[in-house]
Amino acid sequence: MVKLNLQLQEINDIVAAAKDAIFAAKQSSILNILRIKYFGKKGVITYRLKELNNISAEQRPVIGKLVNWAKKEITHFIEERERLLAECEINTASQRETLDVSLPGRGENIGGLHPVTRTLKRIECYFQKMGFSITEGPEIEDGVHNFDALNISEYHPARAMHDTFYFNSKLLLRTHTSPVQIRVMEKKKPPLRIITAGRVYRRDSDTTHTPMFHQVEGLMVDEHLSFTDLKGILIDFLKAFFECSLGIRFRPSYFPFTEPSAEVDIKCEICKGEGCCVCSYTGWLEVLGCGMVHPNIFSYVNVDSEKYLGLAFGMGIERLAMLRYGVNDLRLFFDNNLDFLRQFN
Ligand code: 2U9
Repeated sequence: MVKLNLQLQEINDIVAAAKDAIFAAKQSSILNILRIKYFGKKGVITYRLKELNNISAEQRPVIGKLVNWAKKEITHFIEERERLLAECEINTASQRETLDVSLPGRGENIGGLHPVTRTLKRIECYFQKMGFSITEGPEIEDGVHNFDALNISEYHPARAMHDTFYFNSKLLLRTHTSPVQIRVMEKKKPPLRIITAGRVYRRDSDTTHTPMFHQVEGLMVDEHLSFTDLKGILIDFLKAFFECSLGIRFRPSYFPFTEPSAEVDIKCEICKGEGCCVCSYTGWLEVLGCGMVHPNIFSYVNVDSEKYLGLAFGMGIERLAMLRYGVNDLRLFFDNNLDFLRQFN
């Protein structure tokens, strides 16, 4: 009986000591060591469980019950401590990673439209308000739409002027956006009022030319149109585009696709028409070309040139953007220098 009481006391002491050690553990690695101490191969509780075989049948149920109780208690203490330690770890981690909402923000870099795109959109938007619709077409064209249909025959000097990138004997990179208008007229009957904008390609590269540039072209086909309508449309456009009243002049010119043809100049704002290096000492800056659609083009697309007249105009976007924003080097538009581009945001 004395021996039994002693054993019971010992097990109670083991549980009490285990409780103290487990709740004193500050890390889960210490808990693992304690788990091995009590439940490992040579662990304190494991030993007591094995010893049950060596005690009398009379005492076995009492001591067995107590050892199993001890096992349950210690397991429960370990689990409870594990839960507490995990909670503590989360709390300290969240304290360490607190957000200082009073810190100033990093600032946002909001992107902006490229000055060429801004200029293009501005022109498109103006003509849309004037009742023109925007049309698009392929950048890879055939010689028929890029040249033949536009009254530029195979031996026409203008073919040489449009130094062309060819893929093969049939396909090329369009040298102007005019083939888009041909494609529209092949499908739609007049009256027409269209604007085409996009990239065009020419084998040309120096300080004032790039192999790819952007054009906007306009075409209006209707009965009773005149060169005066063309002049009115373009003068109003240039005043709206440059947002001031400008000196504007129409100078006779030649294009294979228009007859009569003209180039349009604005008075040089730098020298007020006196002549300076920007305007090559002429006092004027060329901004676009225009004219009345050549009857040969109408016969190509089966439009009755006795009934209908067409007015057309074309402009280079980079050139207009340079004049509007005072940019003196064309290459700046293609360098992708962020310090330059951010000025337009
Ligand atoms: C059709 C009929 C006529 C479009 C026109 C110009 C004059 C012109 C240049 C301006 C600078 C090209 O980018 S640039 O080098 N363009 O001067 N373009 S008339 O005439 C057309 C177009 C389509 C069916």
